[in-house]
Formats: sequence, structure tokens, C-alpha cells
Amino acid sequence: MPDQLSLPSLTVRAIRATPVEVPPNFVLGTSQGAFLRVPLLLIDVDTEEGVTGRSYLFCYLRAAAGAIINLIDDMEELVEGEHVDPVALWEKLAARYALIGVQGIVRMAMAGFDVACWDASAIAARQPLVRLLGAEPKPIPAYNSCGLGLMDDLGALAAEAEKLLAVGNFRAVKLRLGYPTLERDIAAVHAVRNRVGGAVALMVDYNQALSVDEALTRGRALDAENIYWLEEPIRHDDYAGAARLARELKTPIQIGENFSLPARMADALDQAKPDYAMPDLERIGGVTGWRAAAELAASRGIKMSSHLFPEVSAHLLAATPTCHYLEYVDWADVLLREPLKIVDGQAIVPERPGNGMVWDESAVQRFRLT
Ligand code: SMN
Ligand code: MG
Repeated sequence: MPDQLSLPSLTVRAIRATPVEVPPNFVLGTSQGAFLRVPLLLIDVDTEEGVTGRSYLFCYLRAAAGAIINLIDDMEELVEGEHVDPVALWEKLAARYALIGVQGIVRMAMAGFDVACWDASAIAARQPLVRLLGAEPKPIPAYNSCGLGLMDDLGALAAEAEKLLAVGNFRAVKLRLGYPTLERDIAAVHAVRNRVGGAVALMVDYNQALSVDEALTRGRALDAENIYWLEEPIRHDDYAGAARLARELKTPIQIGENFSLPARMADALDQAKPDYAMPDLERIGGVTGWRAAAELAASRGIKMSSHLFPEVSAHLLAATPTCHYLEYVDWADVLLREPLKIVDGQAIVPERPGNGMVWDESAVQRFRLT
């Protein structure tokens, strides 16, 4: 991505944050708990020039939404009347929040604002975000990550895999693992593999459930199962453990959804030496953080995928030199006038100005919290 971009002149007028909770089409049961409802925070940045930029955050917990709204109200006072220059605004806010620390939900709130600022800039420039970033739209290979959570009924699991492939003609899906036993993990893999066939890419995600020793044991068994990547088998900040897994296992190790800003990603890439990386838009620092992350991955020759936020991530991956896979979830579809399109298993980067997200206001009212 080019360093210097010319951005249109816009001025921040207000930031609005709207909490919503949408029912997922598929329950996502991870080893760390299941998502039965998806709490999102919609962010609108209004400018004096009449352009509005949009983004959303995934709050994980309903309780986090209110706390993030308070932070956004605080941020609004700091950026009102400022020129919409996302990199300069990131630096200004980072300086103001140095004492509380740019981490956790402070960093999420800043990322949400950053993504909306980039959207406003691209809309004002009458360009899709990908072009503002100096790249061209292109189809992005995607895997369907909407479901395949931990399930007791392996027949239902296999049926869900088939359903997930059918929606957008996907050729890749991600299965959550971390059942009480290795045997049960392998049974889940077999149930899905037998139903989808050998040509489908099957990623697996442990959500940090295992000790290093257990990950070596289960990983060695998975090495015989044609697994596309093994995601977060151990706690995300054990870089030495991850490096050992990457050395000893055949299956590629994937980490990244917990990289907190590009600096920690650099540490993780250099110390954990994962095969692949998948930063998350709201944890890596929005579009501004993603651009730095893409450079880090490119300079080390590491293929980079996205985590959640498929609408904005599609633009970003198209501008990422080592673009790998887009993680597709449909959570925001019900809230969007034009949801992200998947054709033949690939995400289509929209040509409309900005990141392409415009709220369906009646849906927002329907799913609004308070
Ligand atoms: C995941 C984590 C948290 C919420 C949704 C999904 C998972 C993934 O780790 O990578 O999709
Ligand atoms: Mg994951």
C-alpha cells in the first residue's frame, strides 16, 4: 500500500454510536462459549461537509457496548472540528489515551472511529475504499465461518457444513474444535470431511483451548487429516509455544485475531513465527492499523487473512500484498442495504464509494438495544 495518500478535505462534526443485537443465522459455539446473539455497535461519523462515514464494532458482550459508547462520546469531544485525517487523528487520540492505555475497548473505539473516517474520505473522493488505498477491486477467496461451532450431534454438524458451502458456492469452511477429547475432535473433523469431500478447504479453530503439550498431541493427529490451517490452538500470547507448534506440526499454524495493534503483531510474527496471520480490524487499529499490518506480513512473506468484518476486510485484503482468505460471517447482512456479495466462494469488493456499508434504518430500529 502506498505511504502517502491524498485525502479529501473533511471536518468531523459528530460521532454517533448505535447499539444493536442481531440473531445469528447459525449459532457459533466456540471452546470459550457460544454466541446466541451478536452485539454490534454501529458508528456514524458526520462531517461538516455533509458526508457520513460508517463502521461497526463487534462488542463480544452486550455489556461492552455501553462502555464503548461512553468512550466514543469522550472521543467526540477531542476530535470535533478536526480535519478528517485518520492517521493524524489516531496519533492524537493515542496521545490523549496514553495513560489509560490504547488497548482493550479504548483501542476498539478508536478503530471504529478510524474505519468510519476512512469510509467518509473514500465517499468524498467518490472511490471505493480499495482504490483510495491505491489498489483495485478483485475477488477475494472466502471461507464460510458462520457456523460449525462445537455440537453434540455430528449429523447436524455435517448437515450444517453442507448448508454453509451452498449459500455462496463456498469451497472452504472453518470448524471449531476443542471438544473434551482428541477422539471427539477427530470425529467432528471426519463428520464434516465425509460430507463435504476432499476438495473443500477445512480450517480448524481451537480459540486458545489447549496447553502446548495437548496442542502437540492433537496437532499431530490433525496432521493426518488434510487440515488447511490450525488456528489459535494455545493461548494467544504464548509466542514460544506457538513457535514450537509451527516447527513441529505439518499443518500450518494460523494466529492473529488477538494481535493488539501492529506493534504486537510484529512481536508475534517474529517470535511465534506462525505460518499465516489473520489480524482483526477492531484489534489491529482499524484501516490505519491494517495498513501497517499488511506491510509487516508482506515484508516477512506471510499470507494474511481477515478476522470477522468481511465488508471492510474485503477492500483491505484487495490492497494487501500477501492477501490470503477472507473470513465470511453474515452477521451484519440484516442491517445493510447492500450486504457483501459472495460469488463462487469469493467476496466481491463493491465498486460503490466508501466501504459500501449503508444502514437499513428500519432494521437498525428493529434490532436496536434501548
Ligand atoms: C471467533 C472468535 C470470536 C467471535 C467469533 C469468532 C473465531 C473466529 O475465533 O476466528 O472466527
Ligand atoms: Mg479464531
